[in-house]
Amino acid sequence: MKITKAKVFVGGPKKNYVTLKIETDQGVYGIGDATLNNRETLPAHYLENYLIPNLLGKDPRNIEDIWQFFYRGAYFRRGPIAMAAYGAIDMALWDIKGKLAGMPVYQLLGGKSREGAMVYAHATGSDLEDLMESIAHYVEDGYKAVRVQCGIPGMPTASYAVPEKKGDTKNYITDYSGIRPNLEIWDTEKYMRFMPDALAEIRARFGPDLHILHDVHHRLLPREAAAFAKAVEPVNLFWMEDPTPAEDQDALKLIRQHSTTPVAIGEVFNSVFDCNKLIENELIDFIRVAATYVGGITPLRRIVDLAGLHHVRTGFHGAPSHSPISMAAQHHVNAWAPNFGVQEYLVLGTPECDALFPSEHRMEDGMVFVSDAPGLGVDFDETEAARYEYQPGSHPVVRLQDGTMWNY
Ligand code: CS2
Ligand code: MG
Repeated sequence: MKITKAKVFVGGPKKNYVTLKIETDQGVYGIGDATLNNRETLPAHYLENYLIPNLLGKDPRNIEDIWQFFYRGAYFRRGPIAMAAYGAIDMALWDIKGKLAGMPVYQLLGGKSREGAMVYAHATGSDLEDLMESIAHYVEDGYKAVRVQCGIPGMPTASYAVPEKKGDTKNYITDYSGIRPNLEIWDTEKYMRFMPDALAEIRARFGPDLHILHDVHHRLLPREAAAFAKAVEPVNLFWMEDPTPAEDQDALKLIRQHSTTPVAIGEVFNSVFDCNKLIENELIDFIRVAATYVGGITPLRRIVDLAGLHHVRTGFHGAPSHSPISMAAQHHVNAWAPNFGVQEYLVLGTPECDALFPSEHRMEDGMVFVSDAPGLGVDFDETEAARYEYQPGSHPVVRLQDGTMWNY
């Protein structure tokens, strides 16, 4: 069996999805996601100019060898651009493998460990009352887990994932008006004074059963993060995410010394070597990697197994930054993983997105039920794809009030 063609598509409704389609001499094709938020053309270029020419002619059934060929063959290994490109190839080959076997990918991994996988939605508000309404909306929709992000009184601009004003619906992650970033101003003291009490009020309003998650988004210094984790301990968060920049992993030891608040880190990682020490030293409770960014299902499965040896559960990154194909791949790994925790699920389900990526995965009552279709259980409509083209966009950059660059 041979790979005969591979094509990259960049674009989509309100997102620059990077989609790879691999075709074979037996008519079976597979699709994969290489969407690297705000840098989408780079994995696309890497695929088109370096990887695809070496992919043609290979046997698509040799998933592991193809992954090792690209990973070891690069010499300068890892990094988000290369690993997202490998991720797309790997997902597409698992899709083909499933179609050849007539099985959904989760069966190839070892079958189901549960019927439904709990997901969490993104509640947000320009102030606490606005946020409470947003949380109530998702609870009424049946979600058991909700991430909460709130406007901070006195903060000079809106913070991460928070609207400027009530009812503002702009895309808070990426502004597609061009490649030059907007500016966000951050004030840790205002955040530290307000957020722990806000989380306590949310817990008081919604009771003990709601799983409450909060994303600190890399904003704190280790001591501040330890103090924050200690202050929110009575709230019993499901997790506190990215308290400090993920490169400094020793910072998490201080948090562990001062608090039992669960910690989730990993969405910016692109290799098991970014997180193996965190996992082996049990400094985290959830690993947040994403199928696209870690190079596909093949390495993702290894990370899940390592995490399982150390009581670390999965909490894979969600759709705001990568496509429904990556989410489909994660739905299969979630169904199999014995140490599944939760899946991030920013409901993108617009009719345009569903038309571009027809999918048989089902979301109901705050749970995802994985598709039983052979392969990944998601497709890609090239006619729909022709409606879209790349649209330059960027995250904000963050500065402190005195102008010092800070962490987005
Ligand atoms: C966020 C991400 O969902 C999350 O947990 O941290 O949406 C992040 O802001 C984006 O992926 C950045 O591109
Ligand atoms: Mg995050």
